[in-house]
Amino acid sequence: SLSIDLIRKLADRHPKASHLRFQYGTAGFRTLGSILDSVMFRVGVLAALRSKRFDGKTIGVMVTASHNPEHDNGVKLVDPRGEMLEASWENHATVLANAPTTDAFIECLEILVKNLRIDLSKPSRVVYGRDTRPTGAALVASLEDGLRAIGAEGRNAGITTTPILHYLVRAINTKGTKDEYGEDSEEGYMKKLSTAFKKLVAGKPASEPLIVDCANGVGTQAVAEISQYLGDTLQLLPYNTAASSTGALNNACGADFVKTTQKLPPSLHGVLKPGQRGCSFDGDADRIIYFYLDERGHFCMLDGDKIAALVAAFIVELVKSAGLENKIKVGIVQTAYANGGSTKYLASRLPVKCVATGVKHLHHAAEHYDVGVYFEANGHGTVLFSPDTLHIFQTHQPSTPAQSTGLNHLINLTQLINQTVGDALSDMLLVEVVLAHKSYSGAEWDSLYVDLPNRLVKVVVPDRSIFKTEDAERRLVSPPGLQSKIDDLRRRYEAGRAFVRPSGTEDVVRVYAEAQFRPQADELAYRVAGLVY
Ligand code: NG1
Ligand code: ZN
Repeated sequence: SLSIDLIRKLADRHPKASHLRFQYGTAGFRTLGSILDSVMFRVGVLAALRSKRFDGKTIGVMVTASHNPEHDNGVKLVDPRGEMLEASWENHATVLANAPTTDAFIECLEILVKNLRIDLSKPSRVVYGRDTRPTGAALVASLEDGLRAIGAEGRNAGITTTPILHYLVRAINTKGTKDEYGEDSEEGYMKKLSTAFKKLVAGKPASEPLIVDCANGVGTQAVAEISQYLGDTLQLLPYNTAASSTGALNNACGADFVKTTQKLPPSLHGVLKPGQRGCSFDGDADRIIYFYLDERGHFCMLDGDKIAALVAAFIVELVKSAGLENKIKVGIVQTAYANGGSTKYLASRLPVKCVATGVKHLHHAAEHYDVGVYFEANGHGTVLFSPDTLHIFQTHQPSTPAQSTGLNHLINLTQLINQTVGDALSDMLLVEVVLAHKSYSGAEWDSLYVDLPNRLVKVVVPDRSIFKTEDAERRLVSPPGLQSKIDDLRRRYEAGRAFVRPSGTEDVVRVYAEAQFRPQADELAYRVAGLVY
């Protein structure tokens, strides 16, 4: 049974402030780092119980607020296969986090244990890590108290990237099985990715050095480590590496800055030369955006949609060259924020599905394809290979040397790609493989299709809960009448598209608009925002 005295003693050290209300949202719990102490303790307890629920399989906990400002922090749970927490437990997390007192918390726990039929005699194992935020260390200590309260075995993965933590969870839980994912250490991760990368680029001329904007975050250390393993197969030039300087994290740099401002980080002015490629990670290294300067020195961005197009086309070619085009179908998953140019390009070649914002929606939809390529426009994404597809790769007998080469490349891609979650490091290597194979420059990659000019604006409203959507968040059903006004506006613009949805991570409503020409996209966005306001 639960050791109530121990739980009470430890819970009393992490009391919930009465005026706060927490919500496990699309990005877990996320708010000011200074107010998360009680949440961390309770998440520790919940993670420990979830592990028992899975017969002692390891559950992951990642302490990060990703691309948010440095003073924010957050926490997410990772399920045994390295995936995001199952939706029903998001509610349990929210309920536990909001219990007003220690007694109420213990009562909630007892109800949970009973309703979910958790066998408390089972072992409990949790692996946890954090990004470089200054509030991280204290929050991890609170989390550890939560694990102690349930008697869970904790493994501290230290300061690491979100995708490495996901990798570790999957690697630990598949150790010694036929689905072994890799060695369960950061070193194992680096070895797995770099080995696959080297095989994939063997014989190709080395590409130009790549500038990597590390967002002054945890990507800094991951980039330094992978460089050791890559040797001279790919030269990385890291920038924005001040991971321990106060105030630097995500500040005027990183993937979110580049995507939302559609600008080069000021720190790279004069560094990035015309024709050269660069990329930006976000604060926890699960998102990546590429860019280059054209010959006139203009900044050009290659976002998640461009990555999806590049990667999907490459995989389709390999499947064909391996002689598997009748057995394996590649599909794409996007959200409403995908550029209309990308959707048009992709949908004329492959099945494309649009789902609601949030990685878990994309991930689950991608699981329905043999090979599912999913990317959010903001640079979070990966590629999933179904179990049947992996089996075909293992058993297919190629009948020509070309088929054999194609098949080997596909197998190496399954090793290079972090299939648990979007991963800036793995996605970067994937992009570099494709560019090396196609001998593409940034401009050639960019010319696959033309992005429609677009604008994303935030609108602060008194109550964002009145905004309800349908059709993968592309249309409003409430407030009544608003959607038809948006439609009336949108029709007046060439290639006009606009939609409104409440943010799942901030207290704002987001307005997105695109049109054939820049001034029209901006005008449409501001006029729709005017309707919402
Ligand atoms: P919200 O705040 O619900 O729009 C944002 C991003 C998502 C996703 C989540 C989780 C945009 C427009 N939205 O969601 O794509 O990444 O954060 O971090 O970029
Ligand atoms: Zn992130």
